[in-house]
Amino acid sequence: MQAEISSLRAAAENAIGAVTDARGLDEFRVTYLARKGEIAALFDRLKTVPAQDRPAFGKLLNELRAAVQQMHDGKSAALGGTGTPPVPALDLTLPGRRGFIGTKHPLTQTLDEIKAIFVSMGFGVADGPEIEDDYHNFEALNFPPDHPARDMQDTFFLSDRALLRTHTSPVQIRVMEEHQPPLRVIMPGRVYRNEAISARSYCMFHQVEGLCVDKGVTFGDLKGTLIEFITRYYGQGLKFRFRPTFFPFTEPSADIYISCFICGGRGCRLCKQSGWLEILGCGMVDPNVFHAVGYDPEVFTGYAFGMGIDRIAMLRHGIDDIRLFFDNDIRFLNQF
Ligand code: 2NM
Repeated sequence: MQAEISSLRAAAENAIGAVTDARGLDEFRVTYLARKGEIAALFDRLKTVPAQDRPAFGKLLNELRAAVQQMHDGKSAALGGTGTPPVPALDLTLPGRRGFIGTKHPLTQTLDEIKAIFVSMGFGVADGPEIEDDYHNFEALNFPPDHPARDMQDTFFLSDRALLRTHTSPVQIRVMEEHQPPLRVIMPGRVYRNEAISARSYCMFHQVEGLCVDKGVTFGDLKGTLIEFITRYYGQGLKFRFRPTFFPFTEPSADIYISCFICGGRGCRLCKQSGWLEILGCGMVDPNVFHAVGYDPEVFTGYAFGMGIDRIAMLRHGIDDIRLFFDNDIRFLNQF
């Protein structure tokens, strides 16, 4: 054993003298110092040495290892390296990254469900420009010249003539300009209002409006169609409230409420203790709108309606801040 220790030391001294680069140094380390190297092999053989000789040989082996390590470190310093082998640029043993599968945005999901219901009831889907003119956004919709919505306060004007549409109704005007009745269409899309941004309102949001025009269309058709839609979207067993209101483009007009699906009408935070949730505006198209698009109101009648998609998605999922839809925070979006 003594002889082997001496000859290994001599061999190592020889070998370190021949090392000229990092690669050679690493081979030296593997031959002598690694877990399966020559010195480790001698340590293994300690078991076979008589017990009373083991401490002495153990001491010699430790000295050998320290000496060889010193040769290695000395050479490493001389070569200007750190002594560690070059790291491969690509570690093929690392586990792979999991594929990332996205989901549809909650607003898109809501819109898809609403569209599917109306399409199944025979409605087509139309879209139009988000940059509009005063005529299509206001005038043809029977907004008087001094209506507050026309104010700079409420509408984003891009120039004297161009503005960001404040509702999707101008698309309905464009559809009626291009098509004769009978007509059954919905128009989903983004709309813009110059409002103070808060948890409840944002400068951009989404609407679906709908329009049905034919001979003999009545308020009964409006009620039947919208109650069918609401029942299919929100579920059976709700109570409805049609409450008279005013829109420039419809007469008569109504806001539709459903009994609160959280508290069943007893009053809670969602319905602000009223027991009712406002979900839709609707009405019979004003004859002035028909005049504007060249339909004869003595021949045709129609109903129209509109709803805010953001609000519906918020009610549906219990979301209390509209801005979450537009932050694109993956921690929020991942939940849908
Ligand atoms: C609403 C509520 C009630 C509406 C009316 C028209 C048109 F072009 F036919 F006159 N478009 N949209 C309408 C009616 C929209 O949104 C709350």
